[in-house]
Amino acid sequence: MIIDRRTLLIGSVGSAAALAIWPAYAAVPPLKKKDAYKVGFAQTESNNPWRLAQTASMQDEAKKRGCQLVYTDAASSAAKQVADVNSMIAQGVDFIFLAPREEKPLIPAVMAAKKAGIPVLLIDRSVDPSLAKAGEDYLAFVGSNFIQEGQRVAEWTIKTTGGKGKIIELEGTIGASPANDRKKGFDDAIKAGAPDMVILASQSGDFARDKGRQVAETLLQAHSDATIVYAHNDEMALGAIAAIEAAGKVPGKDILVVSIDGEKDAVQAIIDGKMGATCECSPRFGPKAFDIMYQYAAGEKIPPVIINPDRFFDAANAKEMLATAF
Ligand code: GYE
Repeated sequence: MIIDRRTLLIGSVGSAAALAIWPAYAAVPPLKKKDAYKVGFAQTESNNPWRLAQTASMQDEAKKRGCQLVYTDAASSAAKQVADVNSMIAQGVDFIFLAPREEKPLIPAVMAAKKAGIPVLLIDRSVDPSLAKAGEDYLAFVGSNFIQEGQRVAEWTIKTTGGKGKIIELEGTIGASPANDRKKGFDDAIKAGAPDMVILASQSGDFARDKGRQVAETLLQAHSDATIVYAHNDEMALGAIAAIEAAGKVPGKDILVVSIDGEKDAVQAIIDGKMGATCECSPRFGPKAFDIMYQYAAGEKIPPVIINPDRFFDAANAKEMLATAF
């Protein structure tokens, strides 16, 4: 089994050198019981409100628990994030919280921490399950059900439009688990539930506002018949709203915009009638992530996948929810 996964990894990322550092044992390393830990948090980037809210939540919780936090920002580079984790290992952290930017390139980081005897908790994004196993190579994944998020947005869109419309899809970062799953959840639900709807084009805007705006601009030009934009996160949706307006169209009237995250600017855009709906994906991981670490040290059994509940915002509740959005 492990050999299969190693072989797979060589095939998929081509890093034979990574093999040498891989452990040959099966279990997640144990964590000694202590009052306070030195913990690492390997963040993927800091270019949007979601990431800033997540970092603040982790920092606040570390402080509350008296833990020392070694924080790194991979600045949108999977390679830097692997180096960041290696540096945490060298600094002798007790535990690592990792938000893996992409599913495959972060496997060597997960395996290096395991080899060094440091348990890893994946927060918000996951890694390729055929290359590393929750409860075996790393402690667990905690985050949203991204397939379900895509499904919920699709179902809302079908209901609101009566199952008619031409869709432009703005995908998240290529190879990131929320991008893969939000696409699958949405596309499958549209296919199954709305035979009259069509996805005209689907392209990555890297989960970023300006990239989303640029990609939307190009796609709106190529597909002037589009009536719906589905973005894998709010930042790209807000970029798309700017592109729609620049094209002389009215968001919310000519083109329905739907997305995922539930950030304040998006909830405000719903109130303003520029956006239809957004499925929440909470970035407030701190309390739960630290709870899981302490529970693990106390010998409790940790489920391999821990799903965060998501709320859903549209015109019916946006005003009352605004204050609770990040
Ligand atoms: O939706 C997005 C962020 O990984 C779930 O990443 C997270 C996503 C979130 O950059 O805004």
